[in-house]
Amino acid sequence: MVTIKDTCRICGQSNLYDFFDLGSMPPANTLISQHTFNMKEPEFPLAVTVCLPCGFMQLKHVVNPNILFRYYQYMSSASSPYVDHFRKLTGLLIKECSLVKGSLVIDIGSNDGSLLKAFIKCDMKAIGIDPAQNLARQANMDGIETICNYFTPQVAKSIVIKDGPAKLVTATNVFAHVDNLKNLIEAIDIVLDSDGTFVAQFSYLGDIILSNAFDTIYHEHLSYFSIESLTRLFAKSPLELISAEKIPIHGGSLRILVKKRGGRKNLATKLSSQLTEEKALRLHEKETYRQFAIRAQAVKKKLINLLVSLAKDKKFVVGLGAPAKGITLINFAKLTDNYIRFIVDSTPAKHSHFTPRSRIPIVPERVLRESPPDYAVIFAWNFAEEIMRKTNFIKKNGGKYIIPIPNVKII
Ligand code: DWN
Repeated sequence: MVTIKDTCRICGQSNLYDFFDLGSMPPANTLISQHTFNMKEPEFPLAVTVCLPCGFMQLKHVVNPNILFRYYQYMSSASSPYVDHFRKLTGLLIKECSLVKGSLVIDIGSNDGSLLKAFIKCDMKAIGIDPAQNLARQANMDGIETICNYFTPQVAKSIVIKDGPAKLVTATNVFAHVDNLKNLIEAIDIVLDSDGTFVAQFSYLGDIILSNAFDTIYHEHLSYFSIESLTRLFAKSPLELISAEKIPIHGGSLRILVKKRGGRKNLATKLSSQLTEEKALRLHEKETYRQFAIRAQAVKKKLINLLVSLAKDKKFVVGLGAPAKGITLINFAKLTDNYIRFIVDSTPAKHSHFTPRSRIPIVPERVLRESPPDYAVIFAWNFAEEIMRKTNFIKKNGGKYIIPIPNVKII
């Protein structure tokens, strides 16, 4: 069920700095149904460690991916700003990678096919790969060819035989979820055309540290990359890291562009300036991480104190968004429905479910209009603007928002 990872996933050394233990937790995206409400769900250790020379943070334990990903309730299409982000990303990559109509685009961890739908609208040939049976079934029903599996060298070879090599391979919030990166990079190298491009997006360690985003630490997120760590990872691989651009999505991410070594490159590498900028974050120093853990505990304490005082004053408090990060925060702070009456979420698959361990009910957005709250904690703080726009009736009713990250703020 769970294995210990006591060497750096990038360089293999075992002298790691253990600095933050969130305790034993249930997987954040494994929501509880009415049928399993009275059952005890599995919990696993959740702690992070750092390889200081690589500037790379990783979980100390690896939960069997079949527990996390074979049935998956998070759907990209439930967040309209994310769908919009995919539309813009599609246009950008078609231009940047000089794709022509019919070019093969493969999306690793394609979820419900939201990104590939945008490429299909631009006349690309698209293949998705996702291990979640519920998502792959739905995506195939929606006309997105989706292979229900993990992306392995074997799957890569079968795609090349059937469809030929890909001009573009994407992986949005997947690269950090994979334990065996060597295997993943080998599969990408197999499936990528000689002038093809691999583009991945994932949370950036620098932004996690700067924005106290400790709630993005959960079992799915095995790796937390700095740009330095990525240069080390790809230096030992058949692929070449061309750029690592900081983008705002999901509270601060990196978008990396990778090409085959020796292949034609029409993309200038911008890495040196990006690496220089990163030095200011001091990601190779223990103190950076020690302070991060202290700030995380302070945010947790401040949130608990606020919610306890609101409960004492009989205030009606709800949650907005039931993201994996929000469930991590709720369970790290040991919150229950004594403090958060219910959580509203735009994902139909999450409705009539409860948060793991804390058992807070997740309800459709319409419930909010029926009973506007005194306070609403925006757990999906990375979409706070959109969520406050959609729920502005809360303010009109005299209600207030609480944004927990980077610091507990009432607006
Ligand atoms: O890496 C991952 C990230 C990128 O996405 C995956 N491990 C799973 C998931 O993590 P997350 O659940 O923390 O991601 P989000 O995209 O921040 O989740 C947003 C949640 O908020 C979704 O459940 C949808 C919901 N939502 C909502 O209720 N109303 C979102 C919007 C925009 C809204 O208006």
